[in-house]
Amino acid sequence: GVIASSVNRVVVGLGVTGLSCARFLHSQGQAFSIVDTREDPPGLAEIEAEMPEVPVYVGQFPAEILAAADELIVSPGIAPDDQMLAPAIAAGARIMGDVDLFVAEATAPVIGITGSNAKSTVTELLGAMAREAGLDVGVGGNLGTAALDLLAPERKLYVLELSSFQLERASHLNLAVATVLNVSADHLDRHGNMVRYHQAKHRIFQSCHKAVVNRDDPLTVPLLPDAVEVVSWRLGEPELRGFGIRDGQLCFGNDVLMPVAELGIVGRHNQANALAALALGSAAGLPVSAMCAALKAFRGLPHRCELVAVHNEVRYINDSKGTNVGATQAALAGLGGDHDVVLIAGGQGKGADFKALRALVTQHCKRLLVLGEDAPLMADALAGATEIERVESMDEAVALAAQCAVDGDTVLLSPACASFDMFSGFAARGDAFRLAVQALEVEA
Ligand code: UMA
Ligand code: ADP
Repeated sequence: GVIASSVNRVVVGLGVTGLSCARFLHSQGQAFSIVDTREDPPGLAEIEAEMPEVPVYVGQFPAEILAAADELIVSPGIAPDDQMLAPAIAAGARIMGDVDLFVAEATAPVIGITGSNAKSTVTELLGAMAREAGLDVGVGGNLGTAALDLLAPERKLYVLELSSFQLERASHLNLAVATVLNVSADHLDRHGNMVRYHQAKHRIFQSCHKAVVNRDDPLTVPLLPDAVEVVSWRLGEPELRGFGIRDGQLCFGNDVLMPVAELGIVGRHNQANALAALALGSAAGLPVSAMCAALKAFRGLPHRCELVAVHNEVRYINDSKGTNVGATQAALAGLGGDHDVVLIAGGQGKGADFKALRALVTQHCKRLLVLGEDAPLMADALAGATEIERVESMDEAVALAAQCAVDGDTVLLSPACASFDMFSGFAARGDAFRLAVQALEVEA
């Protein structure tokens, strides 16, 4: 039951995060209320069933609810400058996120992973390494299971994927190990500019005990006190005390760990991901043998450069999770040959500059099929780089791609955009691609 409390606490935004916060506060016997601007937000039925006594305000709610609050626990989906928060901020309310609640409660070490790309892959890979080492590990965060839903007394380690949306309002997280994997433009519609996006990501390092840095990307290197141990990696020759690749082998300094060829995931960007996971695992004290076993067994996640079919000697690759320009660059560089890619791209560009794709599109693409809300922007930015055609649906895109691809070509869905203009998310978009490819096979 709810006990009286002097703090007026409000959970702002339901959904996966708000529900996890409500369940946590409720289990602690804390009093709170919930607001959401949506009429029927996800999670509402669960709240009504599990904690009917908790006040919930949906749709249009009185402004006093927030103005009178001392503490707001705000969903990552709500920007810090959202008008709805302004009266509470003006009145001096404390603003926090679910990750702040989580780190205050977790008793096992927490590893936090952010970056523009590869967060989910490295988070799952590190989780697999920890399981291989026999640890009870909680793996989640932005990648699906909310952090607070992972809490359990028997955990020995937590691995969290953290988004810039979560980090921009997090305070000192005191993480055992923190990393920014890479930084390239994303979410500029929310953060306004690259400096603010970079700053949001680097909040992950506040009071961290160890940091992992990517020596190939200076934007991943934090300014930290000398006492903080730094473990580094790079795609080339390793530093004396860092992870890297020499003569086709993953190495730590002079120590050879395992052949690149034995990795279960392919492509150059995935070699970087393997090195990042090794550096994180070693900072967390995982044994090398367990880490290498996991690297051999891990086959990658669906919707990330996933081979869905080979049809008429053409590879069909679903990279629906390629939701920004940097991801699509990695996919083209990793999978493309000489003008042998039919690229399907477009959606919501989030303010990105698609011109950054021009060099790789020119080098690798025989055709670009543009889809969705920002298709015209993309077509303009890349005009002349290759033959460009506008399509209206995923089915049309795949059918047309199949017509222009020949033996040895690759049809690649890597949109460089968010999917919400046409789909419920990247997974639904990837599923639509897969179904359209399967339909080709049936027709044949
Ligand atoms: N919203 C309102 N009114 C409200 C509250 C929310 O309109 O009062 C809208 C906002 O426009 C918001 C949207 O609802 O953008 C989504 O919020 P949500 O309730 O669906 O959020 P959650 O279900 O809590 O999901 C969040 C993360 N979503 C976002 O950061 C937008 C999920 O990441 C994450 O998996 C989940 O918490 C668990 O940690 C998704 C994501 O797209 C996958 N993340 C971005 C990314 O990866 O690029 C950062
Ligand atoms: P995130 O969780 O950060 O979105 P994912 O692991 O889901 O990252 O991968 C998203 C996309 O990023 C992939 O589909 C791929 O196109 C691209 N990608 C994967 N690894 C890298 C990397 N090391 N550098 C740049 N892009 C990458």
